[in-house]
Amino acid sequence: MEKYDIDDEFDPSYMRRAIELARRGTGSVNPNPLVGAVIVKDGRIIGEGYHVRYGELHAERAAFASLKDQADAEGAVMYVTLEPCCHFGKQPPCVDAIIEHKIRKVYCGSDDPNAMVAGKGFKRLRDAGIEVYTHCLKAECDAINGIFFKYIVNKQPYVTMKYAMTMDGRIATHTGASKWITGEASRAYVMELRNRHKGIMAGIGTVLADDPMLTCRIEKSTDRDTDNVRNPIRIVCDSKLRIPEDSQIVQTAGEIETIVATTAAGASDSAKCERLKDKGVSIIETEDVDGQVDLRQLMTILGGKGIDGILLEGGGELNYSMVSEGLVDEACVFIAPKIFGGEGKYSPVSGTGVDVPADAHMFGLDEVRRFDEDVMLRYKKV
Ligand code: AOF
Ligand code: ZN
Repeated sequence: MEKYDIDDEFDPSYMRRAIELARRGTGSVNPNPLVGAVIVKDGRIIGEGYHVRYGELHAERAAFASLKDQADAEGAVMYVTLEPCCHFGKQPPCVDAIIEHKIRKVYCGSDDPNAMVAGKGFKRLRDAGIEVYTHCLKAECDAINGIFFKYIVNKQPYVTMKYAMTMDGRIATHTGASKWITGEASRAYVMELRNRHKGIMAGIGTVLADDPMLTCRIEKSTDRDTDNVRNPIRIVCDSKLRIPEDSQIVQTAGEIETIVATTAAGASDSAKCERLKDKGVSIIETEDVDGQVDLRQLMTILGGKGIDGILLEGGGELNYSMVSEGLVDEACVFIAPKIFGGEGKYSPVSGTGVDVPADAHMFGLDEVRRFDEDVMLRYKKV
């Protein structure tokens, strides 16, 4: 067993199990965090649970509910991926359940930055005489809740920019053809990303060029509750309201939530606005910034609607605007082992660009992952 400073009883495999359970809530707990909990006694798991759906039981109470006999928890150890809550929200405080069940020790992964909790959960447990270890496998626990950590503090969506390119940095051939750049495994992971983010955003250029659906298509699998798979809310940035009424997105707006963000120039076509609304499209009008949607204002409005995370699927113009406004928190860059060549069009991030390397928008490399012959590089804002 790996050695930890925590104490000799700590077994990371139980925390990893709790993380695995937490992930099962992906797609249905937003804007709450993904949380998993495991109860261990005499060297074996006697109970486990996770936060399944927004508004429902928290992980700790789900773990207690799974016990054969509630009295079994007495003297047991709990592994939980996030600081247990101590406030009344949609659910009662988890610390009360932990204290009532006479848990002896709690190993915890992430701190909860929610001002209602933020250290007070740990204090309540310690005041009740429970031994508490914090920051156990913290990096692994933190990694699943980037969206929650940002949103709970400033109510702005966490934005992940995703694009797929060739070895020579192209997102299409010189004719504009782009299906497909990456392989199946990469594309399956993109569906996971779509499931993880409550919103998905694209520019009008992409809608006009590709007529995409921007839906989440995931096969049934054993490690997830399939009813957790849902489509993200589609958000199209369209300052002049050019979106075609016969586009797939507009045609399906009655079934899949769809927002078109525009400016006064777009909204002035009130007849088109009405027809789009009749088809189920919500229209958000923002200030006009150099003829474009005010992206900062848009993020605040979307955050106010409970959209805690957005997957940004460009194209190049919108990607650049988002990056240069400092609104991109993470980038998932897929690189396929092929070269398209051609003139310098079809770049994943275009716009004006910076003048000198020293002005570059900087990110930190967070993960390198292989999907068959493709690689994915995950970068986070520094
Ligand atoms: C936990 N375990 O499984 C979750 C926690 O409205 P509520 O009652 O669902 O509370 C939501 C808040 O509780 C959320 O913002 C976060 O701080 C915490 N979530 N806490 O101990 C859980 N989901
Ligand atoms: Zn709780």
